[in-house]
Amino acid sequence: MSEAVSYELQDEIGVISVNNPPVNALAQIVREGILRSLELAQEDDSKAIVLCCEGRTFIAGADITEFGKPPREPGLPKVLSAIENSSKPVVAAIHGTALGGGFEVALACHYRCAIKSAKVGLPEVKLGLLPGAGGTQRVPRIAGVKAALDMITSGNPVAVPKAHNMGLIDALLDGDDLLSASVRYAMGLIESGAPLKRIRDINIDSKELEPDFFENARKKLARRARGQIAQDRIVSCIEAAVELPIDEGLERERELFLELVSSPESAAMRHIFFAERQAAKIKDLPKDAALRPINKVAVIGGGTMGGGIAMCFANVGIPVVLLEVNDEALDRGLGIIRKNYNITVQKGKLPENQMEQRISLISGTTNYEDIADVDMVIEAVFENVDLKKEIFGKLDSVCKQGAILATNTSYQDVDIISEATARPQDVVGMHFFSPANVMKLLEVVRGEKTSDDVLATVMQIGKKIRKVCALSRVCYGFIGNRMLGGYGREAQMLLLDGCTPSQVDSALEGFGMAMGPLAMGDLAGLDVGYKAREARTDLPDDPKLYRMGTLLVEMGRHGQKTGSGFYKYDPETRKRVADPEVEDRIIEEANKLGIERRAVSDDEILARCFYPLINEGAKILEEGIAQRASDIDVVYIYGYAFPVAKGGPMHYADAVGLKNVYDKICEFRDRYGEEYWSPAPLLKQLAEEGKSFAEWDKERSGS
Ligand code: T1G
Repeated sequence: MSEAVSYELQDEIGVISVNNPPVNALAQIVREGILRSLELAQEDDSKAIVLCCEGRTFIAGADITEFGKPPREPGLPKVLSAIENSSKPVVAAIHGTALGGGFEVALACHYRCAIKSAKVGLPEVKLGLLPGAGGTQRVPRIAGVKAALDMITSGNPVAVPKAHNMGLIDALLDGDDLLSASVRYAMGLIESGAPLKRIRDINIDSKELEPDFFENARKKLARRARGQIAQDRIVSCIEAAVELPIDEGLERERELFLELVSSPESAAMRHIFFAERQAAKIKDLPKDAALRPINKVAVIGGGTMGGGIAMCFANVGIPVVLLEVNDEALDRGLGIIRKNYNITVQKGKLPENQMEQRISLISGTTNYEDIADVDMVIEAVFENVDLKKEIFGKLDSVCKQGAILATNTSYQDVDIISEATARPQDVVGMHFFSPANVMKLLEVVRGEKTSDDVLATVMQIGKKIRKVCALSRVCYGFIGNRMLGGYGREAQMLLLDGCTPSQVDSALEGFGMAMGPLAMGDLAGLDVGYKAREARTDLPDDPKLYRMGTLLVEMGRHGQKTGSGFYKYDPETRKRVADPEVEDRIIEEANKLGIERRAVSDDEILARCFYPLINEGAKILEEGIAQRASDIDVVYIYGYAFPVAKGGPMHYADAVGLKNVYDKICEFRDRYGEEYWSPAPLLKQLAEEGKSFAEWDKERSGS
């Protein structure tokens, strides 16, 4: 065995117990321990073997930290073969989440039993991988081809009762003592003379498949997973399961797994897996920072953001009081919430009774006295700093001591807002992204005086409401919006240089962005950016700057909401259509500005739009606004739909090479001026040292 795996005889049952916190990942010591235990069990008096885990979960997968390193024996296939070829029945006893290689271990067992609260799944696709230890060959054999394809290409966990109905689990166990129940179940198998049931011996019934089933599956999946390749390879594996004997199917699966595990897409997605978890950790915060209990929340402002934020808390069972200035606004706000829930119910994503239960957790008031007892307040009113200061003054006088006072501002100075109270240590930024009940990113903004336990509590409650949190210090736009400035600026500059809106957006959508910046501007409303620019005093006085965005607003073309912006929009389908009038106007404006338009390559479009992001990200790091480059990647993946298969702007910069990025920025500086293209000192330094952002992070994480 090994220190991570123990083996002991309990009556006639050999019990293999894995103990590799925190999630019993299949590290080399675990694989070795299971193999050794199986060898012992073949020789002793046991009549059956139970494989279980200590701690909070059954094996949650291969050890992702081992990928990208030289493989170490024994490999997982060898362990699974030993399980499957055991002379005695091996029973997997599942609790928590049996995922990835963990569930594949269970599938190699002869029987699987589980407690009802457990889940099973094959989430490899979320790491740009595929189940590389038989999952694509065994699941179709017991759950059918279509169910297998859905389960493996979605990567979503399946609750055990449903998995039992699918044939993936043989027995549901009652009671809390999993080990005793699973030992009893194993004894039952022996007494009933149950055979050594091996999934590999089941033939797949593919009669129900229409002729071009796999081709159609590939086309549908390609539309859904921008820039990702794992889905296509999963289809090939399941096709092999239908067409080949299992050993050849396993070989095909292994071949495609090895292709994926060495792909840049998977490296990017594994980077984000760990980056997301790192981002939730605040470097200088003591690990045992006390948490304030959050049992009741108030949201100030029942607009789109406030309503969405209220839903986030109701969705996890936390009562919310929505406060508005008058009954009419309050009714409108509560109406927005009900409408949003109804949409989710109509999409079949939420049962009606759950909607009513969640809505019942959201109450409304126009009276500040009614929120005196809440544990957390999130202000979500207009982006007007005076209004916010007035509200925080009221909160300071009404809310109980210890209540956390958060602002959802997207760029106002949290320190200035906190000065409106006598408790700046309780004030923090919680910047949600619209729609707040959908977007996963939560920028947590740390004021100069925000206390450690407030930060720790907000990080914890952020995870509880299923957000991905990233910490930002105070600056204009925090991390995401501050970086976005250059991205939007260059998208419009490129129009004057020679591009059409479609060319700019298509280049970026071809890279994997969900929507190009100009179409995104039309969606958000060009007047929003126009007003924000009007309020700023720090923008250069440059007639080229946001020229077309400004002109379109002045022409009344605010975007989708007025039927036209950079594009025209079909009133029925809201599909964007190129508008010759806009394209002619761009040429006219370029001529007025004396710009000689030219052909612009997609590569230049990508560099002109993404390198300002990267350059600003480097400045954000050296100013200490963000803790890590990987935090910035998390912000862009979860807040701005940057393609996860590219790993975020900083990971992408590392892939391009920081010297290449730096040299190109210098070239743009020489062509377009220092105003917009001043290379960040940190970028220059790393480029000259031949280092990456990942190395910069590592040097500062101590890991
Ligand atoms: N390998 C290594 N570390 C892991 C890990 C894994 N598989 N899963 C989690 N961790 C670490 C994580 O980084 C964090 O570390 C700590 O455990 C707690 O995780 C061959 C190839 C199981 C649902 O994709 O989905 O098997 O930050 O914060 O919220 O076909 O972890 O504390 O230092 O997420 O309670 C497939 C990934 C792998 C499952 C628990 N398996 N993990 O969630 O805790 S590929 C997965 C999860 C594979 C085979 C293929 C979740 C969880 P730290 P956490 P949680």
